[in-house]
Amino acid sequence: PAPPTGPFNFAEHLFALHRQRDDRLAYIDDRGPLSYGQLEQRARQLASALQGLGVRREDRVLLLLLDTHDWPVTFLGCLYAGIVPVAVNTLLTADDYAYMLEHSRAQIVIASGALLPTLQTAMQSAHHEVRATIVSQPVAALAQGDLEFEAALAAAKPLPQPAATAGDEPGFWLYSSGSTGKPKGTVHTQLNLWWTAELFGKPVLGLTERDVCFSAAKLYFAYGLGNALTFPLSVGACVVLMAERPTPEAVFKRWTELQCRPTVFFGAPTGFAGMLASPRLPARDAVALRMCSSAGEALPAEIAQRFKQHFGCDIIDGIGSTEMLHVFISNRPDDVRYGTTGKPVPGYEIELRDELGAPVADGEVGDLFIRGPSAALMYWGNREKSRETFQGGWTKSGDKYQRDADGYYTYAGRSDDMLKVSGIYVSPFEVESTLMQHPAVLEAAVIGTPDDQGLTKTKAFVVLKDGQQASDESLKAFVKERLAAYKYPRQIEFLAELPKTATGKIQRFRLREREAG
Ligand code: 3SK
Repeated sequence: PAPPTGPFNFAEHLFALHRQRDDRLAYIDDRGPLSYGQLEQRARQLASALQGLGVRREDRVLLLLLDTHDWPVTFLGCLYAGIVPVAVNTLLTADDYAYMLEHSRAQIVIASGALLPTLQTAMQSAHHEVRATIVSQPVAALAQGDLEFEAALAAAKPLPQPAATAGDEPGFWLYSSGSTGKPKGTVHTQLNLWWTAELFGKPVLGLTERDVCFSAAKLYFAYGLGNALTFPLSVGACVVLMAERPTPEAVFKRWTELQCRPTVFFGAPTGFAGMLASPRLPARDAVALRMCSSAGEALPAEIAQRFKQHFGCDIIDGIGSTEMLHVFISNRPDDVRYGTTGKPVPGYEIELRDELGAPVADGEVGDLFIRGPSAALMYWGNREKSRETFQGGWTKSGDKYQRDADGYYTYAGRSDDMLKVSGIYVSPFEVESTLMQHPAVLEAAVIGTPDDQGLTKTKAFVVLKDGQQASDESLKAFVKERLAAYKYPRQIEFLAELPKTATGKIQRFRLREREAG
Protein backbone atom coordinates (compact mmCIF):
# COMPACT_ATOMS: atom_id res chain seq x y z
CA PRO A 1 0.00 0.00 0.00
CA ALA A 2 1.09 3.58 -0.66
CA PRO A 3 1.53 5.51 2.60
CA PRO A 4 -0.37 8.77 3.07
CA THR A 5 1.62 11.78 1.96
CA GLY A 6 1.83 15.17 3.67
CA PRO A 7 0.83 15.71 7.29
CA PHE A 8 -0.43 12.53 8.92
CA ASN A 9 -2.21 12.26 12.25
CA PHE A 10 -3.08 8.65 13.10
CA ALA A 11 -5.83 9.59 15.58
CA GLU A 12 -7.54 11.81 13.01
CA HIS A 13 -7.04 9.09 10.39
CA LEU A 14 -8.97 6.62 12.60
CA PHE A 15 -11.68 9.09 13.63
CA ALA A 16 -12.30 10.08 10.01
CA LEU A 17 -12.79 6.42 9.04
CA HIS A 18 -15.72 6.06 11.43
CA ARG A 19 -17.49 9.45 11.45
CA GLN A 20 -20.32 8.15 9.29
CA ARG A 21 -21.20 5.43 11.79
CA ASP A 22 -20.08 6.84 15.05
CA ASP A 23 -22.60 4.92 17.17
CA ARG A 24 -20.77 1.66 16.42
CA LEU A 25 -19.21 -0.04 19.41
CA ALA A 26 -15.46 0.55 19.63
CA TYR A 27 -14.69 -0.75 23.13
CA ILE A 28 -16.28 -2.67 25.90
CA ASP A 29 -14.41 -2.70 29.20
CA ASP A 30 -15.24 -3.68 32.78
CA ARG A 31 -17.35 -0.51 33.14
CA GLY A 32 -19.27 -0.72 29.89
CA PRO A 33 -19.34 0.24 26.21
CA LEU A 34 -17.75 3.13 24.32
CA SER A 35 -18.81 3.95 20.76
CA TYR A 36 -16.52 5.22 18.02
CA GLY A 37 -18.18 8.63 18.37
CA GLN A 38 -17.57 8.73 22.13
CA LEU A 39 -13.98 7.61 21.61
CA GLU A 40 -13.35 10.55 19.28
CA GLN A 41 -15.17 13.02 21.49
CA ARG A 42 -13.33 11.97 24.65
CA ALA A 43 -9.92 11.78 22.98
CA ARG A 44 -10.34 15.31 21.64
CA GLN A 45 -11.48 16.52 25.06
CA LEU A 46 -8.38 14.97 26.60
CA ALA A 47 -6.23 16.65 23.94
CA SER A 48 -7.77 19.96 24.93
CA ALA A 49 -7.37 19.28 28.66
CA LEU A 50 -3.66 18.54 28.17
CA GLN A 51 -3.20 21.75 26.21
CA GLY A 52 -5.02 23.58 29.00
CA LEU A 53 -2.41 22.23 31.41
CA GLY A 54 0.30 23.77 29.25
CA VAL A 55 1.39 20.62 27.44
CA ARG A 56 2.73 21.47 24.00
CA ARG A 57 3.34 19.57 20.80
CA GLU A 58 6.18 17.06 21.17
CA ASP A 59 6.04 17.20 24.97
CA ARG A 60 5.79 13.76 26.49
CA VAL A 61 3.05 12.37 28.71
CA LEU A 62 3.56 9.18 30.69
CA LEU A 63 0.72 6.72 30.36
CA LEU A 64 0.56 4.32 33.30
CA LEU A 65 -2.87 2.86 32.76
CA LEU A 66 -4.61 -0.45 33.16
CA ASP A 67 -6.56 -1.70 30.14
CA THR A 68 -9.78 0.30 30.32
CA HIS A 69 -11.14 2.54 27.59
CA ASP A 70 -9.35 5.49 29.18
CA TRP A 71 -6.22 3.95 27.63
CA PRO A 72 -7.18 4.44 23.96
CA VAL A 73 -8.82 7.79 24.83
CA THR A 74 -5.51 8.95 26.31
CA PHE A 75 -3.25 7.52 23.64
CA LEU A 76 -5.32 8.87 20.75
CA GLY A 77 -5.94 12.17 22.54
CA CYS A 78 -2.18 12.70 22.81
CA LEU A 79 -1.59 11.79 19.16
CA TYR A 80 -4.42 14.09 18.10
CA ALA A 81 -2.71 17.04 19.80
CA GLY A 82 0.78 16.04 18.57
CA ILE A 83 1.73 15.22 22.18
CA VAL A 84 3.94 12.15 22.56
CA PRO A 85 2.48 9.40 24.81
CA VAL A 86 5.03 7.20 26.57
CA ALA A 87 3.15 4.01 27.37
CA VAL A 88 4.64 2.00 30.21
CA ASN A 89 4.23 -1.48 31.65
CA THR A 90 1.90 -1.40 34.67
CA LEU A 91 3.73 -4.26 36.45
CA LEU A 92 7.00 -2.44 37.15
CA THR A 93 8.51 -1.09 40.35
CA ALA A 94 8.77 2.47 41.67
CA ASP A 95 12.49 2.44 40.71
CA ASP A 96 11.59 1.58 37.11
CA TYR A 97 9.07 4.44 36.95
CA ALA A 98 11.51 6.86 38.58
CA TYR A 99 13.94 6.14 35.76
CA MET A 100 11.25 6.47 33.07
CA LEU A 101 9.99 9.78 34.48
CA GLU A 102 13.47 11.27 34.41
CA HIS A 103 14.46 9.74 31.09
CA SER A 104 11.30 10.75 29.24
CA ARG A 105 10.99 14.12 31.00
CA ALA A 106 7.23 13.54 30.98
CA GLN A 107 5.28 16.71 31.75
CA ILE A 108 2.09 14.97 32.86
CA VAL A 109 1.35 11.46 34.09
CA ILE A 110 -1.99 9.81 33.39
CA ALA A 111 -2.30 6.90 35.78
CA SER A 112 -4.87 4.39 36.98
CA GLY A 113 -5.90 4.96 40.59
CA ALA A 114 -4.71 1.49 41.59
CA LEU A 115 -1.16 2.33 40.46
CA LEU A 116 -0.90 5.67 42.28
CA PRO A 117 0.97 4.42 45.38
CA THR A 118 3.83 3.04 43.23
CA LEU A 119 3.83 6.18 41.09
CA GLN A 120 3.96 8.43 44.17
CA THR A 121 6.96 6.51 45.53
CA ALA A 122 8.64 6.91 42.13
CA MET A 123 7.95 10.65 42.05
CA GLN A 124 9.57 11.09 45.45
CA SER A 125 12.88 9.67 44.26
CA ALA A 126 12.91 11.00 40.68
CA HIS A 127 14.16 14.38 39.44
CA HIS A 128 11.12 14.66 37.29
CA GLU A 129 9.32 17.45 35.43
CA VAL A 130 5.77 16.25 36.10
CA ARG A 131 3.42 19.18 36.47
CA ALA A 132 0.23 17.26 37.18
CA THR A 133 -1.09 13.74 37.53
CA ILE A 134 -4.43 12.85 35.98
CA VAL A 135 -6.00 9.89 37.75
CA SER A 136 -8.23 7.44 35.97
CA GLN A 137 -10.74 5.59 38.17
CA PRO A 138 -9.42 6.80 41.55
CA VAL A 139 -9.59 4.26 44.34
CA ALA A 140 -8.87 6.76 47.13
CA ALA A 141 -9.06 10.51 47.72
CA LEU A 142 -6.75 12.39 45.35
CA ALA A 143 -3.64 14.16 46.57
CA GLN A 144 -3.66 17.92 46.30
CA GLY A 145 -3.01 19.03 42.74
CA ASP A 146 -3.98 15.70 41.17
CA LEU A 147 -6.83 15.79 38.68
CA GLU A 148 -9.55 13.27 38.15
CA PHE A 149 -9.74 11.92 34.58
CA GLU A 150 -13.52 12.34 34.18
CA ALA A 151 -13.46 15.83 35.69
CA ALA A 152 -10.57 16.87 33.42
CA LEU A 153 -12.52 15.67 30.39
CA ALA A 154 -15.78 17.24 31.50
CA ALA A 155 -14.11 20.62 31.85
CA ALA A 156 -12.62 20.54 28.33
CA LYS A 157 -14.20 21.23 24.94
CA PRO A 158 -13.06 18.84 22.18
CA LEU A 159 -9.96 20.16 20.43
CA PRO A 160 -11.26 21.48 17.10
CA GLN A 161 -8.37 20.46 14.84
CA PRO A 162 -5.76 17.71 14.91
CA ALA A 163 -2.11 18.75 15.10
CA ALA A 164 -0.58 18.71 11.61
CA THR A 165 1.94 16.06 12.62
CA ALA A 166 4.30 14.65 10.00
CA GLY A 167 4.32 10.91 9.42
CA ASP A 168 8.03 10.74 10.22
CA GLU A 169 8.29 12.72 13.43
CA PRO A 170 8.37 11.12 16.89
CA GLY A 171 4.80 10.03 17.60
CA PHE A 172 4.93 7.84 20.72
CA TRP A 173 7.33 5.77 22.80
CA LEU A 174 7.33 2.28 24.21
CA TYR A 175 10.05 1.04 26.56
CA SER A 176 12.01 -2.05 25.58
CA SER A 177 14.30 -3.93 27.95
CA GLY A 178 17.78 -5.30 27.29
CA SER A 179 19.97 -7.80 29.13
CA THR A 180 22.04 -5.02 30.66
CA GLY A 181 21.39 -1.35 31.28
CA LYS A 182 18.22 0.63 31.66
CA PRO A 183 15.08 0.17 29.57
CA LYS A 184 15.33 1.81 26.16
CA GLY A 185 12.82 4.46 25.11
CA THR A 186 11.83 3.18 21.67
CA VAL A 187 10.63 6.12 19.59
CA HIS A 188 7.99 5.35 16.97
CA THR A 189 6.30 7.56 14.40
CA GLN A 190 2.53 7.87 14.03
CA LEU A 191 2.86 6.41 10.54
CA ASN A 192 4.38 3.22 11.97
CA LEU A 193 0.97 2.43 13.47
CA TRP A 194 -0.62 2.78 10.05
CA TRP A 195 2.01 0.48 8.52
CA THR A 196 1.41 -2.35 11.00
CA ALA A 197 -2.32 -2.30 10.24
CA GLU A 198 -1.79 -2.18 6.47
CA LEU A 199 0.91 -4.88 6.40
CA PHE A 200 -0.25 -7.28 9.09
CA GLY A 201 -3.59 -6.57 10.80
CA LYS A 202 -5.63 -6.29 7.62
CA PRO A 203 -3.97 -8.54 5.01
CA VAL A 204 -2.49 -11.31 7.17
CA LEU A 205 -4.97 -11.58 10.04
CA GLY A 206 -7.84 -10.53 7.80
CA LEU A 207 -9.63 -8.62 10.56
CA THR A 208 -12.95 -7.06 9.60
CA GLU A 209 -15.57 -4.82 11.16
CA ARG A 210 -17.51 -7.92 12.18
CA ASP A 211 -14.72 -8.99 14.53
CA VAL A 212 -14.64 -8.64 18.28
CA CYS A 213 -10.95 -8.54 19.29
CA PHE A 214 -9.67 -9.46 22.72
CA SER A 215 -5.97 -9.37 23.66
CA ALA A 216 -4.47 -10.97 26.77
CA ALA A 217 -1.37 -8.88 26.02
CA LYS A 218 -2.00 -5.45 27.51
CA LEU A 219 -2.06 -2.24 25.47
CA TYR A 220 1.33 -1.03 26.73
CA PHE A 221 3.02 -3.95 24.90
CA ALA A 222 3.63 -3.35 21.21
CA TYR A 223 1.79 -6.63 20.59
CA GLY A 224 -1.25 -5.51 22.61
CA LEU A 225 -1.25 -2.05 21.07
CA GLY A 226 -1.69 -3.53 17.60
CA ASN A 227 -4.19 -6.18 18.74
CA ALA A 228 -6.46 -3.95 20.80
CA LEU A 229 -6.11 -0.54 19.20
CA THR A 230 -4.35 -0.15 15.85
CA PHE A 231 -5.83 -3.13 14.00
CA PRO A 232 -9.42 -3.23 15.23
CA LEU A 233 -9.86 0.54 15.00
CA SER A 234 -8.41 0.49 11.47
CA VAL A 235 -11.21 -1.84 10.33
CA GLY A 236 -14.08 -0.70 12.57
CA ALA A 237 -14.06 -3.79 14.79
CA CYS A 238 -15.02 -3.88 18.47
CA VAL A 239 -12.47 -4.49 21.25
CA VAL A 240 -12.92 -6.14 24.63
CA LEU A 241 -10.63 -4.65 27.30
CA MET A 242 -9.87 -6.21 30.65
CA ALA A 243 -7.99 -4.49 33.47
CA GLU A 244 -7.23 -7.59 35.49
CA ARG A 245 -4.48 -10.17 34.96
CA PRO A 246 -5.22 -12.51 32.06
CA THR A 247 -5.70 -15.68 34.11
CA PRO A 248 -7.48 -18.53 32.29
CA GLU A 249 -10.65 -17.85 34.30
CA ALA A 250 -10.64 -14.11 33.50
CA VAL A 251 -10.19 -14.89 29.80
CA PHE A 252 -12.90 -17.58 29.75
CA LYS A 253 -15.33 -15.15 31.36
CA ARG A 254 -14.88 -12.70 28.46
CA TRP A 255 -15.00 -15.49 25.87
CA THR A 256 -18.31 -16.85 27.11
CA GLU A 257 -20.27 -14.26 29.11
CA LEU A 258 -20.22 -11.08 27.06
CA GLN A 259 -23.05 -10.22 24.76
CA CYS A 260 -20.50 -9.61 22.01
CA ARG A 261 -18.26 -12.63 22.45
CA PRO A 262 -14.72 -12.30 21.08
CA THR A 263 -14.13 -13.73 17.61
CA VAL A 264 -10.35 -13.14 17.59
CA PHE A 265 -8.18 -13.73 20.66
CA PHE A 266 -4.55 -12.65 20.96
CA GLY A 267 -2.38 -14.44 23.49
CA ALA A 268 1.02 -15.93 24.21
CA PRO A 269 2.01 -19.61 24.44
CA THR A 270 2.14 -19.75 28.25
CA GLY A 271 -1.41 -18.38 28.38
CA PHE A 272 -2.70 -20.94 25.86
CA ALA A 273 -0.98 -23.74 27.82
CA GLY A 274 -2.55 -22.52 31.08
CA MET A 275 -6.01 -22.43 29.52
CA LEU A 276 -5.71 -25.93 28.12
CA ALA A 277 -4.70 -27.18 31.57
CA SER A 278 -7.62 -25.46 33.29
CA PRO A 279 -10.57 -27.58 34.50
CA ARG A 280 -12.80 -24.64 33.51
CA LEU A 281 -11.87 -24.74 29.80
CA PRO A 282 -15.14 -23.80 28.04
CA ALA A 283 -16.75 -26.10 25.52
CA ARG A 284 -16.30 -25.33 21.84
CA ASP A 285 -19.87 -24.12 21.38
CA ALA A 286 -19.66 -21.77 24.37
CA VAL A 287 -17.22 -19.50 22.54
CA ALA A 288 -17.38 -17.55 19.27
CA LEU A 289 -13.67 -17.69 18.37
CA ARG A 290 -12.82 -17.89 14.68
CA MET A 291 -9.06 -17.37 15.06
CA CYS A 292 -6.36 -16.89 17.69
CA SER A 293 -2.99 -15.21 17.40
CA SER A 294 0.14 -15.96 19.38
CA ALA A 295 3.42 -14.09 19.82
CA GLY A 296 5.88 -13.34 22.57
CA GLU A 297 7.67 -16.68 22.40
CA ALA A 298 7.64 -19.58 19.96
CA LEU A 299 4.41 -21.57 20.10
CA PRO A 300 5.05 -25.29 20.67
CA ALA A 301 3.20 -27.33 17.99
CA GLU A 302 1.59 -29.56 20.59
CA ILE A 303 -0.18 -26.66 22.32
CA ALA A 304 -1.55 -25.35 19.03
CA GLN A 305 -2.74 -28.81 17.98
CA ARG A 306 -4.53 -29.46 21.26
CA PHE A 307 -6.16 -26.04 21.09
CA LYS A 308 -7.32 -26.66 17.53
CA GLN A 309 -8.67 -30.08 18.44
CA HIS A 310 -10.74 -28.57 21.25
CA PHE A 311 -11.96 -25.30 19.71
CA GLY A 312 -11.61 -26.05 15.99
CA CYS A 313 -9.73 -22.81 15.38
CA ASP A 314 -6.09 -22.20 14.51
CA ILE A 315 -3.58 -20.25 16.53
CA ILE A 316 -1.64 -18.07 14.11
CA ASP A 317 1.91 -17.87 15.49
CA GLY A 318 4.15 -14.92 14.57
CA ILE A 319 7.11 -12.95 15.81
CA GLY A 320 7.35 -9.21 16.18
CA SER A 321 9.29 -6.80 18.32
CA THR A 322 8.86 -3.52 20.11
CA GLU A 323 11.41 -2.07 17.68
CA MET A 324 9.40 -3.15 14.58
CA LEU A 325 6.14 -2.36 16.42
CA HIS A 326 4.39 -5.57 15.42
CA VAL A 327 4.67 -8.91 13.68
CA PHE A 328 7.00 -9.33 10.67
CA ILE A 329 7.13 -13.15 10.28
CA SER A 330 3.90 -15.08 10.64
CA ASN A 331 1.81 -18.06 9.77
CA ARG A 332 -1.36 -17.26 7.77
CA PRO A 333 -4.92 -18.34 8.42
CA ASP A 334 -4.76 -20.38 5.18
CA ASP A 335 -1.15 -21.50 5.60
CA VAL A 336 -0.35 -22.73 9.09
CA ARG A 337 2.68 -24.88 9.81
CA TYR A 338 2.71 -25.59 13.53
CA GLY A 339 6.12 -25.54 15.16
CA THR A 340 7.28 -22.79 12.79
CA THR A 341 6.76 -19.01 12.90
CA GLY A 342 5.64 -19.09 9.25
CA LYS A 343 6.92 -16.82 6.49
CA PRO A 344 7.87 -13.13 6.18
CA VAL A 345 4.94 -10.74 6.22
CA PRO A 346 4.85 -9.03 2.78
CA GLY A 347 6.36 -5.56 3.12
CA TYR A 348 9.14 -6.85 5.42
CA GLU A 349 12.47 -8.29 4.26
CA ILE A 350 14.14 -10.87 6.45
CA GLU A 351 17.82 -11.87 6.51
CA LEU A 352 19.51 -14.52 8.60
CA ARG A 353 23.20 -13.65 8.99
CA ASP A 354 26.31 -15.36 10.34
CA GLU A 355 28.79 -13.67 12.72
CA LEU A 356 30.47 -11.93 9.80
CA GLY A 357 27.21 -10.54 8.51
CA ALA A 358 26.91 -12.90 5.52
CA PRO A 359 23.55 -14.57 4.79
CA VAL A 360 23.35 -18.19 6.00
CA ALA A 361 22.08 -21.04 3.85
CA ASP A 362 18.66 -22.66 4.36
CA GLY A 363 18.77 -25.03 7.32
CA GLU A 364 21.53 -23.05 9.06
CA VAL A 365 20.93 -20.91 12.13
CA GLY A 366 21.55 -17.17 11.74
CA ASP A 367 20.91 -13.86 13.48
CA LEU A 368 17.56 -12.38 12.49
CA PHE A 369 17.53 -8.97 10.76
CA ILE A 370 14.39 -7.23 9.52
CA ARG A 371 13.89 -4.38 7.07
CA GLY A 372 10.49 -2.75 6.93
CA PRO A 373 8.65 0.56 7.16
CA SER A 374 7.42 0.25 10.77
CA ALA A 375 10.90 0.28 12.37
CA ALA A 376 11.40 2.67 15.28
CA LEU A 377 13.38 5.84 14.72
CA MET A 378 15.85 5.21 17.57
CA TYR A 379 16.24 4.60 21.27
CA TRP A 380 15.89 7.99 22.90
CA GLY A 381 19.20 9.37 24.16
CA ASN A 382 21.09 6.14 23.52
CA ARG A 383 23.16 6.35 20.37
CA GLU A 384 25.26 3.30 21.15
CA LYS A 385 22.29 0.92 21.53
CA SER A 386 20.49 2.62 18.61
CA ARG A 387 23.46 1.89 16.35
CA GLU A 388 23.71 -1.70 17.52
CA THR A 389 20.04 -2.35 16.75
CA PHE A 390 19.14 -0.07 13.82
CA GLN A 391 21.78 -0.81 11.19
CA GLY A 392 21.34 1.09 7.96
CA GLY A 393 17.69 0.26 7.38
CA TRP A 394 17.95 -3.18 8.96
CA THR A 395 16.87 -3.89 12.52
CA LYS A 396 18.68 -6.56 14.52
CA SER A 397 16.14 -8.53 16.53
CA GLY A 398 18.43 -10.43 18.92
CA ASP A 399 16.74 -13.72 17.93
CA LYS A 400 18.26 -16.67 16.12
CA TYR A 401 16.25 -18.34 13.38
CA GLN A 402 16.57 -20.91 10.62
CA ARG A 403 14.67 -21.13 7.35
CA ASP A 404 13.74 -24.41 5.72
CA ALA A 405 13.75 -25.16 2.00
CA ASP A 406 10.02 -24.26 1.79
CA GLY A 407 10.66 -20.80 3.23
CA TYR A 408 9.23 -21.38 6.75
CA TYR A 409 11.14 -19.87 9.65
CA THR A 410 11.78 -21.66 12.94
CA TYR A 411 12.92 -20.05 16.18
CA ALA A 412 16.37 -21.18 17.37
CA GLY A 413 16.95 -19.15 20.55
CA ARG A 414 18.25 -15.71 21.48
CA SER A 415 21.57 -14.24 20.35
CA ASP A 416 21.82 -12.20 23.55
CA ASP A 417 21.19 -13.42 27.10
CA MET A 418 17.60 -12.23 27.34
CA LEU A 419 14.95 -14.72 28.39
CA LYS A 420 11.35 -14.53 27.30
CA VAL A 421 9.10 -15.76 30.09
CA SER A 422 5.37 -15.82 29.35
CA GLY A 423 6.13 -13.57 26.38
CA ILE A 424 7.87 -10.88 28.46
CA TYR A 425 11.61 -10.19 28.45
CA VAL A 426 13.53 -10.93 31.62
CA SER A 427 17.22 -10.11 32.00
CA PRO A 428 19.05 -12.93 33.83
CA PHE A 429 21.64 -10.40 35.03
CA GLU A 430 19.05 -8.24 36.73
CA VAL A 431 17.65 -11.26 38.59
CA GLU A 432 21.16 -12.46 39.52
CA SER A 433 22.23 -9.10 40.89
CA THR A 434 19.02 -8.89 42.93
CA LEU A 435 19.56 -12.37 44.39
CA MET A 436 23.10 -11.34 45.30
CA GLN A 437 21.76 -8.49 47.41
CA HIS A 438 20.32 -11.13 49.77
CA PRO A 439 22.55 -11.34 52.85
CA ALA A 440 22.80 -15.15 52.62
CA VAL A 441 23.68 -15.33 48.91
CA LEU A 442 27.27 -15.52 47.71
CA GLU A 443 26.67 -16.06 44.00
CA ALA A 444 23.79 -16.65 41.62
CA ALA A 445 23.35 -17.59 37.97
CA VAL A 446 20.03 -17.50 36.15
CA ILE A 447 19.18 -19.45 33.01
CA GLY A 448 16.08 -20.25 31.00
CA THR A 449 14.95 -23.85 31.10
CA PRO A 450 12.07 -25.46 29.19
CA ASP A 451 9.13 -26.81 31.18
CA ASP A 452 7.32 -29.99 30.14
CA GLN A 453 5.43 -28.04 27.44
CA GLY A 454 8.63 -26.59 25.93
CA LEU A 455 8.02 -23.09 27.36
CA THR A 456 10.89 -21.13 28.92
CA LYS A 457 10.92 -20.67 32.69
CA THR A 458 13.68 -19.04 34.73
CA LYS A 459 15.82 -21.09 37.05
CA ALA A 460 18.38 -19.67 39.49
CA PHE A 461 21.41 -21.56 40.74
CA VAL A 462 22.45 -20.12 44.07
CA VAL A 463 25.56 -20.54 46.21
CA LEU A 464 24.99 -19.55 49.84
CA LYS A 465 27.63 -17.91 52.00
CA ASP A 466 29.36 -20.22 54.49
CA GLY A 467 27.12 -20.94 57.44
CA GLN A 468 24.13 -19.08 55.93
CA GLN A 469 20.72 -20.49 55.17
CA ALA A 470 17.84 -19.37 52.97
CA SER A 471 14.87 -21.25 51.57
CA ASP A 472 13.97 -21.11 47.90
CA GLU A 473 10.61 -19.54 48.80
CA SER A 474 12.31 -16.75 50.77
CA LEU A 475 14.63 -16.01 47.83
CA LYS A 476 11.72 -15.91 45.40
CA ALA A 477 9.90 -13.51 47.72
CA PHE A 478 13.08 -11.40 48.01
CA VAL A 479 13.20 -10.98 44.21
CA LYS A 480 9.47 -10.28 43.96
CA GLU A 481 9.80 -7.49 46.52
CA ARG A 482 12.57 -5.77 44.58
CA LEU A 483 11.78 -6.37 40.91
CA ALA A 484 8.58 -6.53 38.91
CA ALA A 485 6.97 -9.68 40.28
CA TYR A 486 6.96 -11.52 36.92
CA LYS A 487 10.77 -11.58 36.99
CA TYR A 488 11.13 -13.94 39.96
CA PRO A 489 12.89 -17.27 39.25
CA ARG A 490 10.37 -20.08 39.03
CA GLN A 491 12.90 -22.63 40.31
CA ILE A 492 15.89 -22.30 42.62
CA GLU A 493 18.62 -24.89 43.05
CA PHE A 494 21.36 -24.55 45.65
CA LEU A 495 24.87 -25.52 44.56
CA ALA A 496 28.17 -25.68 46.46
CA GLU A 497 29.81 -23.70 43.61
CA LEU A 498 29.02 -22.41 40.13
CA PRO A 499 30.91 -23.68 37.08
CA LYS A 500 33.46 -21.04 36.02
CA THR A 501 36.17 -20.42 33.45
CA ALA A 502 39.81 -20.13 34.50
CA THR A 503 39.29 -16.37 34.60
CA GLY A 504 36.32 -16.70 36.92
CA LYS A 505 33.45 -16.15 34.42
CA ILE A 506 30.31 -18.11 35.18
CA GLN A 507 29.72 -20.79 32.53
CA ARG A 508 25.98 -20.55 32.07
CA PHE A 509 26.14 -23.00 29.17
CA ARG A 510 27.28 -25.69 31.65
CA LEU A 511 24.22 -25.00 33.78
CA ARG A 512 22.05 -25.23 30.67
CA GLU A 513 23.72 -28.56 29.74
CA ARG A 514 23.16 -29.81 33.27
CA GLU A 515 19.47 -28.93 32.98
CA ALA A 516 19.16 -30.62 29.60
CA GLY A 517 20.54 -33.76 31.30
O1 3SK B 1 7.00 -10.75 21.10
C1 3SK B 1 6.59 -10.59 19.96
O2 3SK B 1 6.68 -11.50 19.13
C2 3SK B 1 5.94 -9.28 19.57
C3 3SK B 1 4.94 -9.32 18.65
C4 3SK B 1 4.34 -8.15 18.25
C5 3SK B 1 4.73 -6.96 18.75
C6 3SK B 1 5.72 -6.92 19.68
C7 3SK B 1 6.35 -8.08 20.10
C8 3SK B 1 7.46 -7.98 21.11
